[in-house]
Amino acid sequence: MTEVAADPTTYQLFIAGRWVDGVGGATFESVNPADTRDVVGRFQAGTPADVAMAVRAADMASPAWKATPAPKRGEILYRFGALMAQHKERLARAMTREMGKVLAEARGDVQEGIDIAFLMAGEGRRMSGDTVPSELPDKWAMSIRQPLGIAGIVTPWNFPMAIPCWKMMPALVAGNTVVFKPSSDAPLCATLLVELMDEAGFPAGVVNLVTGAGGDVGNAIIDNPDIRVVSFTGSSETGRAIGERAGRRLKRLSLELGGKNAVVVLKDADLDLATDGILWSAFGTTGQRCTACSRVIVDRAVADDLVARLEARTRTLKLGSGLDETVDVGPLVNAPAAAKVERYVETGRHEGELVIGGARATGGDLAHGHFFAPTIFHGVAPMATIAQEEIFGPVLSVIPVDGYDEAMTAANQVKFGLSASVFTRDVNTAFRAMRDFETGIVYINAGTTGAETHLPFGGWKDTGNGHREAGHVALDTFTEWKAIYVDFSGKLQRAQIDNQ
Ligand code: UN1
Repeated sequence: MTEVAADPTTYQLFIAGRWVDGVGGATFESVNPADTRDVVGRFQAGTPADVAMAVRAADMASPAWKATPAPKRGEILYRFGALMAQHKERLARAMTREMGKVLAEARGDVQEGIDIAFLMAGEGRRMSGDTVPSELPDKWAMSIRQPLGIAGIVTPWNFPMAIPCWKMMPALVAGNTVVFKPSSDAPLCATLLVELMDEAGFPAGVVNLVTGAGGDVGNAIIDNPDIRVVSFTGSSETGRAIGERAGRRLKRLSLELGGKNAVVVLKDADLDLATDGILWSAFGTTGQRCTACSRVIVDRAVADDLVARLEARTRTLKLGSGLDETVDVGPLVNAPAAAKVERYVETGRHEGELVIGGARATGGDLAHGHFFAPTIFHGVAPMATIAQEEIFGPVLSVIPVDGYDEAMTAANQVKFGLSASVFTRDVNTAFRAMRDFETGIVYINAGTTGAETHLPFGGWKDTGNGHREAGHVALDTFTEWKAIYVDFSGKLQRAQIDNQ
């Protein structure tokens, strides 16, 4: 079933265009969550000294990279996107083996990386600012974007290729150099990406990879005064801690954190379509997406009908290694993730009626992986713990309500605000929902996942700190604005002064 290597490869850090061992000499293992006997590779446990070297390399590469015309930087991004496309299958298989998502989804993850590489390559020829009239005659006014310098990129394991690309592509095309610290649950994915970045022709020092623990490598990145911007995706808890640390240094910080995303099903909804949308967004990626649906807020009139459909379809989902193309739901990423899901499910037993699932799945081939049966609770109150906190696993709470207003109140009554969806056939209701959801992403008659890379990605409230990834607005995180006034009148003109 799995491709068990007798002697796993030891991978290195990438600093100043060379693959090197970490100075500390320690390594850690990345294992296959579908079968933990399968060691995917050994990786350098980076230290603050490695980060310091990576920052020096990024700093030395910075002047030449900044001076490279943005369209030329974009050409390297195009080459990188093309290489990802050429190696898509190999990358996807490595991803499934390392972090568990099923192959079809792993291919989608690689595709998101390709999409953002091509989108941002095009930004090399736009990188738009404004050209506007001046208040004064014979004067020109415009604004341009310039790079910040060095960007620290700290990424999670759940989209181990897409998210690093969402962050690195805009950072690089804008002229920043990068120090990249991936999750310790997906260091192989990061290594494969950086190998292709090297092959694509990013000059030495423009991209540097330091694997290792958040407490060592991540904190060293955030504390380093030469890193001007940090982009982080991960848990709210870690995001808050990073925010405090970065705030002390007035460092620009883009945080992409948790979600508690709702699908609202109104009584005029197409229930078959709603069932499809809910299942895909609740149990796809084993519920381990920031955008995953973990709440279904349904009109009481159709609640039992919907739950019966969800239960019947959930029963048919096949668990297993994502490398098996017939599998629907892969494992959770690691043992602490499985233990966390188990704790929430225990809480859920007191907060709703268990419809299906509720336990780890350990039979047969699943014995050596972190599998958890897709779980549904019915009759959950909007403020119940399992309806409020991010579980990051295959656990769905069904919350019955009466009508649109109650549904919308429940949908917005959480601290997060990433994505939301409504199923309705009434166009007026659909438009009200587009206006009323307090989320950064809204879907009509679709699940809560599947954001495309050319629109802004991010959330309201505790989901982040106001930045957006993807879309052309991603450049805002990685550039400084410069406003430029050119006076060609030949005399002193004073803005805002009466009686010139
Ligand atoms: C995430 O879970 O952090 O919209 C990213 C989606 C994907 C990206 C999810 N395109 O579900």
